[in-house]
Amino acid sequence: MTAIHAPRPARFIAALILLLICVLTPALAETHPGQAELVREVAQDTGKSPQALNALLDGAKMQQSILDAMGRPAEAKPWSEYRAIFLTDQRIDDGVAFYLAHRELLERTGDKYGVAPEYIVAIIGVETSYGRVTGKYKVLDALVTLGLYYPPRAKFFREELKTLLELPDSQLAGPLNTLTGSYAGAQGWGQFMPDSIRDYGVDADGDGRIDLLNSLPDIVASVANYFAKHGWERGGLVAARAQPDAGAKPIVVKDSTPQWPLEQIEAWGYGPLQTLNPGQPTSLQTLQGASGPEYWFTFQNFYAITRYNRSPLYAMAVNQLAQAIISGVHQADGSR
Ligand SMILES: [Ca+2]
Repeated sequence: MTAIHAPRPARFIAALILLLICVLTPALAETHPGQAELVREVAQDTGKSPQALNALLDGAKMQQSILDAMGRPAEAKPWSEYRAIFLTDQRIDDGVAFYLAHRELLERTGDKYGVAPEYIVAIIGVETSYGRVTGKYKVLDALVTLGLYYPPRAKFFREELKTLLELPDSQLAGPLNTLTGSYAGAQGWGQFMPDSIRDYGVDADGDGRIDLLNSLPDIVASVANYFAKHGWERGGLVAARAQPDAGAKPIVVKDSTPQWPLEQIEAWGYGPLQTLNPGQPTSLQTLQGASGPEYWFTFQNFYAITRYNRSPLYAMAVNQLAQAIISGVHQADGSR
């Protein structure tokens, strides 16, 4: 008996193994788990070449440091500590300087979208210190890591990865595999996720490209448009301090949807410190301040900020930074 003349069962098994290898090879050849299916979906939706998509994904790396960063969000801190991170003198002064330097653009864009310009500045200030810290992670690495290697949020991030791969070149600040951003894959001065670039990005300077990294008109208009599309009310309040009575009813809210008329929350024992419209739709936030709980009436525009980031701490930081900036701008106007 020789190897060349193997008995029939052995030849059958060899053929079966060969067949299995052929069937399984595409899956085994994936650089990342789920890559083949993702490429199939993107190619089907956009007509982009599977070879080009695979080349992009083959070049992406799973980054352990991104998985580690997901475990320590700033939003887990109490308000007093969170506030101290974002409401620094430096960030306020830089925001005033930024406002004054780009005032015409900011006020014209704010007026067009019905959004107070100091809130556009505050978003850019909180997200990236006015464009200085836009993130050092490769966006593709970040979204591959979180979309394909992070089960707790894989559904969300895989969708963002798919959207990134589907964005036309005219909505990218540069070649896709060179883009950098946060560990969560957010890009540009306003830290837009791919679905936000697609849905709310604006080409305001008219060069045919949405460039949220290099075009200030595009950046400012995109943030304003994001707020406008999420229900920002022109001239509306964001939040106002509330003072609880001794017997105030504890209120727990699942989000900051303004779900009661203000007078209802007053009837539960929370008084305003300024004159407010009693019929105005309102919610109530309790934040852990340095010297005990702080109570805040919050309105539709506060809710609109939470569409940018769900945390009420985030929305309050943006609110207070915006207020500090516009106050500094008015001071600068007064001292001229
Ligand atoms: Ca543009």
